[in-house]
Amino acid sequence: MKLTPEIIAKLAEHLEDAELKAYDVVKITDAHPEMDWDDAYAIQAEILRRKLARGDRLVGLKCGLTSRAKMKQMGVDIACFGFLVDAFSVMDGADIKLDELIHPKVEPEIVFVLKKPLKGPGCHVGSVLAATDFVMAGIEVIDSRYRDFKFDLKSVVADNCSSSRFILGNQAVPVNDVDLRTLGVVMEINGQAVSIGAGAAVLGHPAAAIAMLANHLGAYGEEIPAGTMILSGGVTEAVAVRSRDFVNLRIQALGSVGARFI
Ligand code: 0L1
Ligand code: MG
Repeated sequence: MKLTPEIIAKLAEHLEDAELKAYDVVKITDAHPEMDWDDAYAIQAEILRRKLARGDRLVGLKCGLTSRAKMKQMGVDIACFGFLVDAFSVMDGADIKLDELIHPKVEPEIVFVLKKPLKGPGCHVGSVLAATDFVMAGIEVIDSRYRDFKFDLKSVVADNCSSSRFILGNQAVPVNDVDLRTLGVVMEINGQAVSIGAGAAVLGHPAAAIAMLANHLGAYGEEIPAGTMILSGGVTEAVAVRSRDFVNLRIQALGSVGARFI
């Protein structure tokens, strides 16, 4: 690690303030070019620690940048991982207040819920499927704290991978009942299809993203506990939303989920 605990704590406060007060900042590597991957994940962990100390609850994990479309959109070539707390959760069909956000974008996600713990290294699609209880449709609202979504990947990791809000569908489908690679995905805004894809867009199989997360955590000696809900990553590129937009996502066999931005 290259940053001191004091700088890590200061950067976590800086990024979390931007999130909670909805203003943008420049990427933190501008002032700290020496920051390494462990520093970036330590800043993210410090943001989680601050939230838990304030009474938020950890409710899930997320994989980001797991599809070619997303990697191309953001000009990066590796995935990232973040956390989800209850304050990010929005009920299906509910309103999302735009004045609490900076420049939100929405993306379609296949969501996993585990029935058994997963611990890397060595996790693969098969181990993930064996550990999965059910899958669901979900919309992730990302809202990078960085001006104009201009960042490098270490800055993004520190910023909890742009996590902001998520909406889960209400159909829980046993993972063995579906072929996640071939599920069709259609995201609409105000009735117009804005992105279309299939599950295989996420690393060839969305379970591969969960395996990657388990292997990433395994390198830190951590496991994903049974019962964890995990977003496997945007199937398509993310789409910006504006006031009064109603976003609806349909995933074949997993049902639909939506929210309105006000
Ligand atoms: O969930 C995601 O794929 C977000 C990754 C972070 C980069 C971004 O803000 O697009
Ligand atoms: Mg996402």
